[in-house]
Amino acid sequence: MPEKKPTVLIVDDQPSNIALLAALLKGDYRILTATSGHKALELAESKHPPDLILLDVIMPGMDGHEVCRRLKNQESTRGIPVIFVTGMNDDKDEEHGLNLGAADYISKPFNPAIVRARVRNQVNLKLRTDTLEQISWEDALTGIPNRRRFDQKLTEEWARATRHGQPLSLLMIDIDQFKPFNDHYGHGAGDECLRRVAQALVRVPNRPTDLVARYGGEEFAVILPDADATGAREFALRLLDAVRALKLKHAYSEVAPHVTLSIGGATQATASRMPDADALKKTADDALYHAKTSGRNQYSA
Ligand code: GH3
Ligand code: MG
Ligand code: MG
Ligand code: MG
Repeated sequence: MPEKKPTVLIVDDQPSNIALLAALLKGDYRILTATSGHKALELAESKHPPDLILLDVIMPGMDGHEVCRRLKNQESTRGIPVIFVTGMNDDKDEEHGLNLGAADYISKPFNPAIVRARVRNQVNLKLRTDTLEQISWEDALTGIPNRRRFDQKLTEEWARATRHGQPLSLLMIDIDQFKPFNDHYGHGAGDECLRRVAQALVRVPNRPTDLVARYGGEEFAVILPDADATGAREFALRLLDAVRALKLKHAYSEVAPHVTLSIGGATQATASRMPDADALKKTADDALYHAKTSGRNQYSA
């Protein structure tokens, strides 16, 4: 199967310059183009951002330096390498561009082979960084977001919710009677069960801002920004149903003949006024404990 080509965004106010670079790179890359700084930012912030930006410096309206500054000031675009391609080729300009966070600097008129080589090096580095970043967020067994990602997201969403006075809900999920499952069916089957449960959980339709993660062992956690207690309950009940519907045989469960979950929920709202994210987590854990002691296979909040 052919590999998907990396994407390069070429930004220049002169279409003839864009055409020159595009001709040089289109064999190896998918090419996006922009003739203004604003259009460049829009493409960089889109759902399918480029893997590299070739950026002209002198442009009417927003110049390349300003575009670079904005890209580097924004979490979602910071990781996209920028190479300035410019006719301003004294050392001071180059230093300025690199200090703004540009990965490299190419002076016009350029040598085509060198442009290709510099672009290739930066794109390769970017793709490697993306892979490492993905690995650092991913749970190795199930492929869903891991504890590290969960902790980071909870910190972010707590700050956002308190800043905007919006609710924030958290669900803690624990597979019922998983020890006997492992003991009778074996650790390999236990792992497969965790994978199936994880996939079922992430497939329950959610909002792009929600996060379903493996918290550890046979525990999962869900962050629901802007969801109140009612929304959290509805989502939790759908999760319970999704895993019940898998009908994963569990002859040694005291709850049901198949794998089930218990879920505890907590909501930070203006009325509840919890001091911090740890308190929210503690409340959800207490609710989970309540779900367990009330017979399992249920939601408690
Ligand atoms: P409860 O209904 O109270 O939650 O009972 P439980 O048996 O699920 O609770 P317990 O915490 O005693 O058991 C958790 C089990 O999960 C024990 C451990 O062997 C298993 N487990 C944790 N992580 C993994 C894993 O990565 N793979 C497998 N196969 N099993 C795991
Ligand atoms: Mg220009
Ligand atoms: Mg447990
Ligand atoms: Mg358990």
